[in-house]
Amino acid sequence: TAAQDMPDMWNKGATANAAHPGLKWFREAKFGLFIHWGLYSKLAGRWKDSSYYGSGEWIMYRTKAPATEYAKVAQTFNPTGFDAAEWAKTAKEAGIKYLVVTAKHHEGFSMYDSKVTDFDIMDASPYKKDPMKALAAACKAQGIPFGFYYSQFLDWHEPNGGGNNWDFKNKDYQEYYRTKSVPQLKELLTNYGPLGLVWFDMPGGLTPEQTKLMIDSLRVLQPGCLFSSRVGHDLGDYRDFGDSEVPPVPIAGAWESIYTHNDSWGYIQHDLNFKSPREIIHLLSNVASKGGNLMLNVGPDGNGKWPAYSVEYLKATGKWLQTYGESIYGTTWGLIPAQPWGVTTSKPGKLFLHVWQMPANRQLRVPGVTAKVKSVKILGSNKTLTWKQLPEETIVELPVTLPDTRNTVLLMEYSG
Ligand code: JFZ
Repeated sequence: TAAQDMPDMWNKGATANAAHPGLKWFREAKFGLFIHWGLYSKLAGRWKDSSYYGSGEWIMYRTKAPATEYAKVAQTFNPTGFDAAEWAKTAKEAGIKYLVVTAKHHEGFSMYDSKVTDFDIMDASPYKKDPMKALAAACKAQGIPFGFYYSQFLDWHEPNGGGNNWDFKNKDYQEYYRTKSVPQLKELLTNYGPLGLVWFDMPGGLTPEQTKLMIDSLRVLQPGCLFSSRVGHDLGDYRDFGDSEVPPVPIAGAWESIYTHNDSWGYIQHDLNFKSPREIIHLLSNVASKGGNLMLNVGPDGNGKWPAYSVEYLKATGKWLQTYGESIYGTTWGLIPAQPWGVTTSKPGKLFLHVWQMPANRQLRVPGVTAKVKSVKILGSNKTLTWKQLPEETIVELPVTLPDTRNTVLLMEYSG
């Protein structure tokens, strides 16, 4: 399916800046890690005597907590269990190729050493260290491109920030951008080495012209840094789909689907609905089969520890990638649509068949390959398979058992 045949909703907002140098690593990366971490992580889905489910990072908004009261959470926010090297090492083991962490979410609390405000981890909490400095360094040591999520408009702590209408009225958004967002973005783009990307979120309060001026003033600081599409007004370098969306058909250009590991971005203690390794592997291969990246979110707790299931399941995914990574990293979308047995990804001369589901008769039907098939083998083993190429389809004979019942990938090489 060509991009221009697609329904409008998938076509809108093509990337403004397809020539951006950062898009090379981004497009090859395929698997990113999103980390939502802030004061809400310590609240863990609870406020006073009530429990909340889903989007734990929105708890201040859902409870309409007064800004002064919510800010007190910072006084006991002391994530002594945080270990940047461990985060980066786990990401590496998981096969992650870029990492994006919340520098400031909508709650307004800066998780880094900011001179722009006292409502940051340096000044308002007992921790007295900059976890983002450590994390940037740890990612660099592991060779993982590092990026910041930054909520540029919504800020429920600030009288002029977007979103908090229960404490504050008559806002001056321009003032907010001038005195907080822009200076903070400049700090982030100056003090943490080369960034892979800045992940903006939820634009608002600026005209397209004003947004363009802001973006231009930031781009000069790090021309190599990508800006996500939620900077607004089609000024981003790659596309992000809405939360937990995979397009139904291949999409040209650089893009990313974002998913949470459980049902929340920010840590919620009573949410144990984690996606299994099988689900993550299917998600990753499905997104790759449409030509995009998967950025999977983990929500560390208020002490800086990842949920045990996230560590375990991500490492299991990494183990799968050690065998089958060739069928994910650096690939483009599959040349044929999704099949009853699974999906495909491709490289020049190579079609990767992701077998999620063994056909009952062990005959894998691959329609639409017109080039001459040269070989079919199971990735990660020396096992070659026999096949029969017919005009309409190629039929591959599968062995009685496949090495990985979640997703065994076959490599089909063809010429012409
Ligand atoms: C935003 C945040 O509000 C949320 O807390 C989280 O950080 C998430 C990654 O991003 O939520 C959005 C923003 C945009 C869409 C959906 C959720 N969207 O465009 O569909």
